[in-house]
Amino acid sequence: MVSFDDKLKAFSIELFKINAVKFGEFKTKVGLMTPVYCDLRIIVSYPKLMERLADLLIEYFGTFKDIDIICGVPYTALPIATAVSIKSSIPMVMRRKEAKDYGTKKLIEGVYNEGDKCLIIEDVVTSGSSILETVKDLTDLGIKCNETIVLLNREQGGAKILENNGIVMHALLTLTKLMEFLREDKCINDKTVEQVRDYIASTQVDPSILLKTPSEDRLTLSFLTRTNLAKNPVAAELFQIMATKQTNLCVAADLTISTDILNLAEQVGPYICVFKTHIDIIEDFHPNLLKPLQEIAERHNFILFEDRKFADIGKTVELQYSKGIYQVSSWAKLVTAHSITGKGVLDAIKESVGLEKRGVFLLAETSAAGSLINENYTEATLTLAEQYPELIAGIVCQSPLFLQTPGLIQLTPGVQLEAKSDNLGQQYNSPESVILEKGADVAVVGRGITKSAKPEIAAEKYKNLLWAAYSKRLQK
Ligand code: 5IU
Repeated sequence: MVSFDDKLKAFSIELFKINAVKFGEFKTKVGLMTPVYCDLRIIVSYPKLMERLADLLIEYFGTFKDIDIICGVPYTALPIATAVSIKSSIPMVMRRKEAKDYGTKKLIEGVYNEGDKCLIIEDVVTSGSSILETVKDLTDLGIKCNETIVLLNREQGGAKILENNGIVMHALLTLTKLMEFLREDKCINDKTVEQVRDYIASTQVDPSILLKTPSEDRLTLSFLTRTNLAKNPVAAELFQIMATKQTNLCVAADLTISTDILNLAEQVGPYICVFKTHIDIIEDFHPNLLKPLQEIAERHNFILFEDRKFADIGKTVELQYSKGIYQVSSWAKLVTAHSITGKGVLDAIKESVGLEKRGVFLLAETSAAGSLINENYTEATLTLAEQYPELIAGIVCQSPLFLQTPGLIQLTPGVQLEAKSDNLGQQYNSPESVILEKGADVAVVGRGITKSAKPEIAAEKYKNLLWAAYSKRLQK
């Protein structure tokens, strides 16, 4: 039986023979010299080779699970995706490149459902930017894109950039492997291999550049798009909830009687994405409260968030998080933590027993007048957060921080329409300014809702104002 590697080798040699990969001295589109040139568009003229490519791709991704649809990155990968679709019977969708110029034309053609898992097919990857453009249009429609399969990885940094954007790249060939095959078959010599290797090493794309472009700024991206960028699973779930329920309202359920908490959850449930508790202020607390609370959260599709602000040494945090009567780790998918004691707090939350999916909001700024937090502390908090990308769901703060990390969520408390402050140092912003000026993704409203005669009506009002501000922000 012919091994997969042998098939790949034979295919690589065919690519060389038809001049789809060339070695020598070539000028790129931007005028730089390159010792290797790939033009895979030419494969359309060799139907047998196209068929072999489709077979190789199918054999390679045969082990992937749950692919609902495939999509080729326009244009070169369109015919490749078509061949794969026909041979594998996996339906395909097609992305239009030019739709924006026509205004109302659909960006994605074909049949798909929200939540479908799409495998992206591409020919050659350098920086990965073409894949990201295609993924953006698909995710904006609720299609999930976490994997791409490509014919050739030029090994110039694209894999890292895609990974930073939540996409795993599988490649049939790397440039190194392709050259190895060609050298073995004497199509190219050692000197060429060396030259290309030096070229790859000296032309690495900086992984940060794609996040530095203005279009990747957190404030300009939709929550749905950011679902794919979140590294923490609860943050991803929260983005999804926000996008589907169209709400970025978190209610601060600072009530002291169990039944009041349950009633509030029921009343505001349809309008919120997060229900934030201070479980230790409940006078009649009994663990029996937790089950119905979780049931309401499930039914109304919101996330339970215990604002515990863990701050002790790691060992104590471990106990506070998972033991005692509150057993926070068993029901709160999200918790807050201070950065003051450093890594120990986060290691403790990460390692403790409890829900498998958990996320932490680190506190970088507060809404309290006279807070001792200064710029250095805020900066150091963000640096600490970077070290725990899978645990940190977001940051609690009062200004637009971490603009280039769109996978994190900014949660901002201190929001009310009626008052500017309370008598204990709380300072309030309006829903509009907290989203448009302060950079909040999720706004926390406590007494603005809980003290209202009809919390459900107040919640709906805040929800609408916050969502309108977010929509306005996207159009800027
Ligand atoms: N909270 C703040 N400010 C902060 C932090 C947390 O208000 O800087 I960190 C909490 C406290 C309370 C809720 O649970 O958010 C705000 O409630 P009111 O909207 O009732 O002020």
